[in-house]
Amino acid sequence: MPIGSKLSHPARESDHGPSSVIATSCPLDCPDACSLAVTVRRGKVVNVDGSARNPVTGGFICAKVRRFGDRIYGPDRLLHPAIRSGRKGEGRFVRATWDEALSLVARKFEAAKARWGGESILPYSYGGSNGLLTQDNLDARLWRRFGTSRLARAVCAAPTGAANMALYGKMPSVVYQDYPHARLIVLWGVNPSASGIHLVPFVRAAQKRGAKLVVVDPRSSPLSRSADLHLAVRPGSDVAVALAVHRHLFTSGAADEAFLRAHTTGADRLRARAAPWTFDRAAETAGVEATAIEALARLYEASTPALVRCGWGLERNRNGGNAAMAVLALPAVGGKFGVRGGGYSMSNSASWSIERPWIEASEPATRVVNMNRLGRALTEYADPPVEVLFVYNANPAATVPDQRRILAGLQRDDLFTVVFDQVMTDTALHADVVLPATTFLEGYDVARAYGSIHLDLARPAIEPVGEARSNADVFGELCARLGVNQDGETTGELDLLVRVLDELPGEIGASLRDGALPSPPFGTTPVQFLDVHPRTPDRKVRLFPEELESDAPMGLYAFQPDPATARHPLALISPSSDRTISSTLGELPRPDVKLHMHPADAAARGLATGDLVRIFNDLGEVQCPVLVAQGIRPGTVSLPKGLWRRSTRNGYTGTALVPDTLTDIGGGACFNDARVEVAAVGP
Ligand SMILES: Nc1nc2c(c(=O)[nH]1)N[C@H]1C(S)=C(S)[C@@H](COP(=O)(O)OP(=O)(O)OC[C@H]3O[C@@H](n4cnc5c(=O)[nH]c(N)nc54)[C@H](O)[C@@H]3O)O[C@H]1N2
Ligand SMILES: Nc1nc2c(c(=O)[nH]1)N[C@H]1C(S)=C(S)[C@@H](COP(=O)(O)OP(=O)(O)OC[C@H]3O[C@@H](n4cnc5c(=O)[nH]c(N)nc54)[C@H](O)[C@@H]3O)O[C@H]1N2
Ligand code: SF4
Ligand SMILES: [Mo]
Repeated sequence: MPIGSKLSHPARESDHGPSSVIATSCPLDCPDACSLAVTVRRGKVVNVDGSARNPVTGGFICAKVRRFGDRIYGPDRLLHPAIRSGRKGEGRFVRATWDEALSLVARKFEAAKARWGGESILPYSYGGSNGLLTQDNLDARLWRRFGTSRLARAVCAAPTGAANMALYGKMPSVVYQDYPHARLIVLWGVNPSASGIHLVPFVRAAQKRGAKLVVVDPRSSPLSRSADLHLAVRPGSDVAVALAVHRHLFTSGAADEAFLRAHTTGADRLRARAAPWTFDRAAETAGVEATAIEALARLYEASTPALVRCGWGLERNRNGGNAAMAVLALPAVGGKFGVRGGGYSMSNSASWSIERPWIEASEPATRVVNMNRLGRALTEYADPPVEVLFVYNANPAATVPDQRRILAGLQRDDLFTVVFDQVMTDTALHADVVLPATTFLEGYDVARAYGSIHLDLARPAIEPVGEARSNADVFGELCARLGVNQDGETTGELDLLVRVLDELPGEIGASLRDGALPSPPFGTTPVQFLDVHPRTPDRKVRLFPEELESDAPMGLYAFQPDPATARHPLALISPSSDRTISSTLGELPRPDVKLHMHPADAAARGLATGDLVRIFNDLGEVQCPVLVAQGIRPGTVSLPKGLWRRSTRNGYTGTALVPDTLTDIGGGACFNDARVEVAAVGP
């Protein structure tokens, strides 16, 4: 048993030495950014729990972070720098000092730049910690000044972000606290019971006050089971359903023509795109009853305040950008703004308008690599090839489309890979140099919620474990070693913290210093079109943002047909689970991971719960047991997102079956466009 699992149950410990409770916050890639109470005894974390300091947290947190101690002290934790001694992927390393490791990294950077140019270096990062210190800070300084390739960070939120930007300029959106004011809540492609648990009590409170609930999701969930209407749509068909609702609003006279005239542009073009989408046609496309779509349209028309929560589940397919646009356009056409609890709810990560003055605005015009094409970048790019890969805040061997191609790239003998992480991830196993990172309980950060609108300071509860160092320290030192610092520039974590607190706009830094939760100028619970307005150039909702048309292969609000084939008829989706955050914490032991399949699909294949199956297509194969149960629509199967290679029987995970095609808008990942067949693994 890892020591951590004992430590997380302090009541069972015989030693009740003096302990202290540290107030901090959670900067992981989760919308909730909880306030935490961390109990430390003899310098070790013995308990992680929620605090009531932040009312949205309300004193409870997820089971994942409650067992974070298992990760900090677990057997997979990286404790010191190391240099590869075995084959790539084998996991044999020899211990090195920080000086040895960083001088090797710096030498490889210089050599790659001298031979191929800075673009032969690819920095790769995403969601590890989303705080203002751990991402887009000294790391960005290094990449920009050294002139490396640039990374299009599009694995998540690219289509929804592009849609929200184009229509509304990312206007701040309805926060959790205002859900109880809604009379109708539509949860569209989002599963808060796993992916943002602090929303659930607010939805329940609304239901208690009589609000109707609609869920649009191919699977059921605790919330869909209590919903008034559940549309278990075929993955990737949301644009058709949303356009059918628009068509109804326009043709029934329920569209708010006065609002459309005063506050929007492009309504006529949207109306024309919606015109072909009768309830019957949308129903056939989405594989649901026409009466169910009509019921949604009528409920939406009749309810005020009506709130649409647009999630990320609907964006991860070829139609994701258009789906997000069609869903986000609903409150404009329906006239649902201007009341508390009405409007839309999407990511609030941009709501603070933090310009990050601590990184230079100018970026060199170097090559842009879309992170969803990492496998191709490593195996196909030539001019120049990727010679050095520097991975931090990410685990692409587990989380990015086309796993087999990525692993092939990581195996390249002539690729120099650095992985800077907290644990020995599937990606780190392929590194030439492994650098140990602190967790958020070992350093400072500024956590930013994207469900509600709050910022909070994360502060160390314990000393760094082993020789782990923070992103700020390591990127600061690399900046110095590679000679890109200017005189007197900040390099270490504390200097950087002070600078960030000083340079955050208004009173934000002062509040954070005082341990308070700062508030943006428009307050923490803004009403759309009263307290906040579209941040588009003319402050109007742009219902037909022409500039996206060149990006969208079939045009705006277009529907591209399902990629299923006779050989690979089943849609494989891979949503958030309650065990991991993306692949973070995926190293911990977990019960057998199963493929969820509807009984009708199982019967057609002669499968029963517990059977070991192969899930396959032309890209790869995953082997694991099957769970045959209701709760997913026929024709769709589901694996958890963020599995590690150790969680399946053959060392491949859901991403091995995901094509590296890109979404219609935003260059996003098409995780849920994987189409597969499933069969029993012979006796
Ligand atoms: N516990 C936990 N929490 C997390 C995360 C995690 O991994 N674990 N990840 C965090 C991150 S990085 C993100 S981006 C968010 C994501 O959080 P969510 O927005 O909830 O996104 P997903 O979990 O991808 O999928 C949500 C739901 O969409 C459904 N779905 C799949 N395809 C479609 C479709 O085509 N249309 C519709 N209507 N529904 C579809 C899935 O069945 C799933 O129930 O959660 C964050 N929070
Ligand atoms: N099959 C499938 N896969 C998916 C998705 C899906 O829907 N289906 N969705 C995707 C989504 S929504 C997202 S956001 C991506 C996320 O994918 P990734 O960005 O790869 O996120 P994680 O898997 O959480 O990996 C983050 C890593 O950063 C490390 N880390 C955390 N904090 C720090 C730090 O301060 N410093 C350093 N150096 N490292 C740190 C963690 O230990 C962890 O290993 O995954 C995507 N993968
Ligand atoms: S992962 Fe989300 S729910 Fe869990 S503690 Fe962090 S912010 Fe809260
Ligand atoms: Mo994400």
